[in-house]
Amino acid sequence: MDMTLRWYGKGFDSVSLKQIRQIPMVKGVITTLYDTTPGEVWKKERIREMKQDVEAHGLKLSGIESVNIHDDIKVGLPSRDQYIENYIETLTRLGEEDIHMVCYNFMPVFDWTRSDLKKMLPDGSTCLSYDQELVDKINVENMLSSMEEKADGFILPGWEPERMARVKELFEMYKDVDEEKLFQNLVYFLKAIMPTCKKYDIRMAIHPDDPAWPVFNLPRIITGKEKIQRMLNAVPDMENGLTLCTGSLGSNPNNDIIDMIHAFKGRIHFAHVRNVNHLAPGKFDEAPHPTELGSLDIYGIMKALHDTGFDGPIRPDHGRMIWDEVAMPGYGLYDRALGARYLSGLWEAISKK
Ligand SMILES: [Mn+2]
Repeated sequence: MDMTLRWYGKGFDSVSLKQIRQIPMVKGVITTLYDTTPGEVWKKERIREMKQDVEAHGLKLSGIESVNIHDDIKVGLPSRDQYIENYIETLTRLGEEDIHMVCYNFMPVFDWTRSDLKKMLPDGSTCLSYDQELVDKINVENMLSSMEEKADGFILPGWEPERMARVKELFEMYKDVDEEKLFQNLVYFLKAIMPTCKKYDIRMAIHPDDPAWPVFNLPRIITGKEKIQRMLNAVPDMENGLTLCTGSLGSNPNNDIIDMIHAFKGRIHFAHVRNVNHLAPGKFDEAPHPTELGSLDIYGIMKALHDTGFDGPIRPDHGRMIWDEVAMPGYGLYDRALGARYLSGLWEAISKK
């Protein structure tokens, strides 16, 4: 287990590498070249620079989140082969820089979705929240402005304005893409990149869909045990793996995360651990990390990761905004630092049993 924090890079993140380095037990960061666009080949010099910057601060670059997938790959257009070639070239360059874990998602049009980025909790902190009833009332074309409103000027990952300006066009692109087609397009992509992943020992970790059900009638294929198992079986190479995001999978109370950790042993390459509070069907708040404060058994999750020999990077996923911090929603320093301390403490206790 390699405790890390996500970092968006200089100029994008309000949190500094110096601050991250001072969180006890956090040894690495998960980062990305945030200003690249899906489909482009990452420049060698920029990858090297990013890595050197992280290492100069006494931290390890533990993996990339994310190298985003071009829509033509997800839709399955003839142009996908060129974009897959580009992706392979980026993976090669990451491998040459000794980077071995890449997180990505395969969600059409929208990445994660929330109905509120600043829901006030009784203690005065704010959290990200989701309410299907509210989302159903939002016109998709206004979705960006409703997200931007409470983002405090930060660019949200997966919600880049230039992408959202094309939202109508994107919906049009995906109109004939059903769940099966999306799944087959994912398999096509994975089979194409596996030889490179093997050559450089790069573990691909697909992020579950968030929330774990279809939103705006768009297909979702990484939502629960059966679908994830199907994806892992379709491309059985161990390099084809999963990001176990407890908050995304845990948005659906029917998902048994501890059972999934055991079922996917050896194929979980990255873990995002956070808690959620189930309020009603289709309605949840993101909660502080401790088990007692949400609906998920975080102790049980950490124990299952420990007992199945999980050895990849882990990070406390989103935190609340506390102590008047102003940061990218979900990605402030303070609550995530508390989360890292809690998770490290659990791990120590579990390891000594
Ligand atoms: Mn996550």
